[in-house]
Amino acid sequence: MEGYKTLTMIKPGAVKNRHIGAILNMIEEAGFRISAIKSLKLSKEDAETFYEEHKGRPFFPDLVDFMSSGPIVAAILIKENAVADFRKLIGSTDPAEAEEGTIRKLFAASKAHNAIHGSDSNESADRESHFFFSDKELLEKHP
Ligand code: DGI
Repeated sequence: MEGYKTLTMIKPGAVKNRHIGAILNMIEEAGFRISAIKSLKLSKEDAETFYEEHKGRPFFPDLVDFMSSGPIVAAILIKENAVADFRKLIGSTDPAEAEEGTIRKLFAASKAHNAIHGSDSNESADRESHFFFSDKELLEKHP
């Protein structure tokens, strides 16, 4: 079944500011089921691999530094139309452009430090889920 899953990370700034609970609450209230979840700290190499499609962009070094600067929470979320619905819930990359009530509007400090990640396609959701989790770690088996 296509499009039932997305991968999120609560980024270091939002973890540091103790927004894990509020953000997970918004995610569950919006109808997403948490199929896997863990906290961890990415190494610089991990962050480079995760964001390799952005290699060469001017903000890449800062992105890698930020994403490896402290613990994150990674989770696989299940819902119909998960990728698109989750991008709607988190709002635009830049919180200044994000709609009211979105997670980034509420919790992001800036475009660079924007509180949360959401996969941008079903293919990314698959790749990113396997980056963090093995099949044994899933609470909910996917069809
Ligand atoms: O899918 P998104 O996370 O919304 O955005 P993206 O895939 O285009 O970029 C990945 C992350 O890289 C984004 O969440 C924050 C950072 N980023 C993107 N564009 C810029 C940026 N950081 C800075 N400083 N400036 C940018 O233009």
